[in-house]
Amino acid sequence: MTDDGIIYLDEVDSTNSYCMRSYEDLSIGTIVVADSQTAGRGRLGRVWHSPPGCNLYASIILKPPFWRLDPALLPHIASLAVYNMVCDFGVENAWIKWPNDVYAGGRKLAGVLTESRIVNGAVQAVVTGIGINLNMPAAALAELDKPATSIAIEAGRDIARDACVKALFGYFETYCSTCQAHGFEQIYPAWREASALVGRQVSIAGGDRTVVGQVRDLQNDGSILIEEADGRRSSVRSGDLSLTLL
Ligand code: BT5
Repeated sequence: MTDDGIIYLDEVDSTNSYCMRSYEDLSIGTIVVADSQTAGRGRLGRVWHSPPGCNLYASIILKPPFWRLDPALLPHIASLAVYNMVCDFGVENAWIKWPNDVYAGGRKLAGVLTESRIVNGAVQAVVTGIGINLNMPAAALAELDKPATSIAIEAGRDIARDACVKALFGYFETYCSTCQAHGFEQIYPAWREASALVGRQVSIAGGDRTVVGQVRDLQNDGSILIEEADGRRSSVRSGDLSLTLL
């Protein structure tokens, strides 16, 4: 079923996988929404729990030319869109956990997975997938391996998925247009503010080493600046990295 460039599916393996497979047939900006995913994915092959009838699972496809939009910034753009949407729907303690999560207090509310379809070394499409817990029951949340929450629990009311989809991608598309025209710098202050990490002690694992230290800043290229105990400063670009608050 299609409505305003949105494809609604009852069940799919993964909305990201759907877009990655069908990239040639999907026009720029197509959004794929599923009621449930049988193989919802996080980063590095981790599972994204995607039961039916309670959450938002959606992906949007972008294709070249990206102009001034660096695809590496899409997780940050998407996180800011999620952050603003969940605030609008009544979550009061939301924050962006660099590089790709949105939390409410100490519990995970949403995650972003950006993947590129590359053919013969050229990027053909970039897919940004977003999973947000809307009305997932507390008992189901308690079964996850890490603390998690839903907008309904945080806001104290049931949440209509399709209104969330419209609000979420409204923000996402506005931010993409802004970044295309003026660069990420235009939305950077809002993203930095929502990230709420400056001054916190963190450990960032991934790549060839783990960086432990205090967050000195989030920078306008999407990277995080860490000061280690010996005073050394490292600028870490996002990617498949995990940040832990210490
Ligand atoms: C993410 O990965 O947080 C990215 C999640 C992206 C999901 C969307 S849904 C639409 C689209 N289609 C897909 O197949 N994926 C995208 P990561 O940072 O690797 O976090 C994964 C971890 O989050 C898991 O290992 C669990 O600890 C936790 N987790 C899994 N399901 C969760 C849920 N529903 N709510 C909160 N936490 C969850």
